[in-house]
Amino acid sequence: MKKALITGATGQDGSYLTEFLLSKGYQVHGIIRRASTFNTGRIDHIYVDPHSKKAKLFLHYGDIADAEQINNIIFNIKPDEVYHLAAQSHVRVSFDIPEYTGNITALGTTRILEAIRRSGRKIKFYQASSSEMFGSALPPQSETTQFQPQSPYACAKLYSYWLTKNYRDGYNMFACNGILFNHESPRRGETFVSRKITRAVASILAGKQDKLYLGNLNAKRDWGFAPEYTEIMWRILQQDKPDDYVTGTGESHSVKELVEEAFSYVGLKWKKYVSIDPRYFRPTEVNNLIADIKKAKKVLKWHPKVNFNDLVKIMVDADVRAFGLKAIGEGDKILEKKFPNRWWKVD
Ligand code: NAP
Ligand code: G4F
Repeated sequence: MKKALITGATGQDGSYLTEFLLSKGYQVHGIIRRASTFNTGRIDHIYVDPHSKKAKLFLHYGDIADAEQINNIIFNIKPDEVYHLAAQSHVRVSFDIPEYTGNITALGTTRILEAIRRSGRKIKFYQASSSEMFGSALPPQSETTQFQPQSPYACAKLYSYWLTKNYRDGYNMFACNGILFNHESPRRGETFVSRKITRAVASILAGKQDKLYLGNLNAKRDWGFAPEYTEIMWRILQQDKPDDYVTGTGESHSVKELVEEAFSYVGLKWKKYVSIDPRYFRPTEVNNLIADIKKAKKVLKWHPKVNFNDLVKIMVDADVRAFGLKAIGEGDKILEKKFPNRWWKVD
């Protein structure tokens, strides 16, 4: 049985990846942070008491700021594969806490790579790199596009990107970057724009909210569906040689289009509810991201199935249900049709 270690197992991607690897027969170890409230909501449905013989998922307290504990975990578990997803992952917040973002999102990767190197074991490593690293580089962006980062978060991710390449070249490690474009789902954190919008739509329908404050409506992103993107992390580590891959849908849409699509899906007029609050503007913005996924299609045989309109419907349906209302249901039908053998729990 292969063993995988996931940092950030409680996050959006970590939770899907955990489900995916369990479905592939892996023993999965996740690092979680100690918090005064429960932070395991996204993985509670797959957790089995470790005393049970059926247990295949094991959680370990740790923090990516704590090299000693990272070393201990890697030394004790001896994983075959490490998926490094833990990060301060919010771009806007990285302008407020740039030093912390550097410590976690950049130096955290040094701590993991060093622990793997010092273990002396052949451990495959996946780094959660980001399309945010392309910044103001003109679209479409591919593996060969020059990076022009526009935030402390993007600079921190770029550090980790280069360190991953450096450990691959310098120490002959199987270390890879997945340069993933924005991917969303019903498990997306509530302050990222997609989820903020779909949740607000549901909350307005439920009569609990009458205003939605947003920032820049003109920014464009290449938005895909998170479960499909976590599967590609695994594929990247199953190749014969370590390499870096861009993953996205190849389509981009503005925040305004996302707003229009989400409100109109449930029959609401968005202009009645949406206002602009400059608090959500960023000192430097990334205007347009579009993935060039030729390499992933050719080498990894990867084709995304969920498009922008599908994604919005899937997310609005889930949020409407979470507010105790009956969903329109088109999103559910898309999931049934496109993923008859899906390995994740539909939220
Ligand atoms: P997310 O939902 O914000 O999850 C981040 C995870 O990191 C959470 O489990 C969080 O723990 C954990 N974490 C944060 N700080 C930590 C620390 N100091 N020590 C240990 N764990 C810590 O992010 P995501 O959307 O799943 O993204 C996963 C990774 O891919 C991130 O590195 C992100 O930057 C990158 N990425 C994401 C996208 C995207 O569109 N989603 C695109 C490209 C790259 P808590 O649950 O306790 O907060
Ligand atoms: O949803 P966002 O916060 O995602 P952003 O900044 O693109 O970052 C996400 O994707 C990256 C991949 O490219 C990841 F690496 C990163 O970890 C994260 O998952 O913002 C998307 C766009 C931005 O242009 C922002 O200015 O939406 C715009 N926006 C407009 N109003 C807003 C809002 N963003 C947020 N979060 N909140 C708003 O009210």
